[in-house]
Amino acid sequence: MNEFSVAERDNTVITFEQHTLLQQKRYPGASGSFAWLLSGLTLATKIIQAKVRRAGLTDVLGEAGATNVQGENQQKLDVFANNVLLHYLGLRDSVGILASEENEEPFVLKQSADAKYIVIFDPLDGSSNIDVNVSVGTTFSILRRPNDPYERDDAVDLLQPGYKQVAAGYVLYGSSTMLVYSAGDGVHGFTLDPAVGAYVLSHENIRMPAQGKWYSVNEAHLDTFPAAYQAFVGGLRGGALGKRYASRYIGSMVADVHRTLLKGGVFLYPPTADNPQGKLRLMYEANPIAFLIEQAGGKALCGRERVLDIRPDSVHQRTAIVCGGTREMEYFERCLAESE
Ligand code: P6P
Repeated sequence: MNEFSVAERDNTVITFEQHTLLQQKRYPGASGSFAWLLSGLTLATKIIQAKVRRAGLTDVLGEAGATNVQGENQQKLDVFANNVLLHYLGLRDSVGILASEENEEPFVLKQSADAKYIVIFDPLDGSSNIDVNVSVGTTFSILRRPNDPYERDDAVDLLQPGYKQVAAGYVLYGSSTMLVYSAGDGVHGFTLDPAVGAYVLSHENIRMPAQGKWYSVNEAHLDTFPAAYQAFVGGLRGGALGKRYASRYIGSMVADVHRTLLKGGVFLYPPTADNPQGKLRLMYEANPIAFLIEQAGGKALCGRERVLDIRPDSVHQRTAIVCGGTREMEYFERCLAESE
């Protein structure tokens, strides 16, 4: 009988499904409904990425605006992505409410006792960049609602502050497709291996560097930022933290945040003349991002307030955000204090 030596297992891959099942073992009473929900989410993003990867071919293949072999009209990618997520998450018994950046109103799907999760998502953030082949992403936030249907109030259950998230993350459709996820026990990155069609653990326990070398902001709006934000960006440029920062801005939030998470530095979308409340959406952009950044050791603020503490009034409300490593965020708070 051959001995199966441990050494042979060094290169064993861990898929996202295995990761979530291993996490689930820590909760003996877990029913598996959360892992089942996540499998619907990952399946949807695999379908989306297959379409995103072929976006440039729509004209070549004559699909744009035409009908495909089933006689279906070719859909815009963000509408396609939205429909795929609504469909596959809607099929999961444990999903009670879905809310999307693409839909004005949320969908209350089921009131069964199992339907205890709420998923709020932006199906394809940055989709305007697809035409020029820039990375785009799906962002998602998962909340719980009372197990007892009689204790539920759908509007209240939906509008929970970000610190109540049970999990959050994004899928970045970039040079590779990567799922970055946290369920409150650190941040982990899973890269889609097209050969096996699985998200494989590639970045275990991502930790943000305490200080980076890049700031990431749309400087076209700089003169309309509040004074503290202008002083903050000017200080980073001018060497206030011991070195002159360079600028990196892709204009696709998931890509800019992903670089900040892995390499450090700061990403910000301040209040501007065009968007005095900030441009990014709280529930399905800022909250998932802030959850990940904090889980990775960084900080995410809206002015002096922690993003995750903001009490939402509406599912599509906007917020300003500054998120980054501890050194940059300490400096930002100093700029706020000095501007008062
Ligand atoms: P601006 C993309 O449209 C988006 O919603 C985010 O992905 C991105 O960070 C932001 O808007 C870019 O906005 O005003 O810099 O073009």
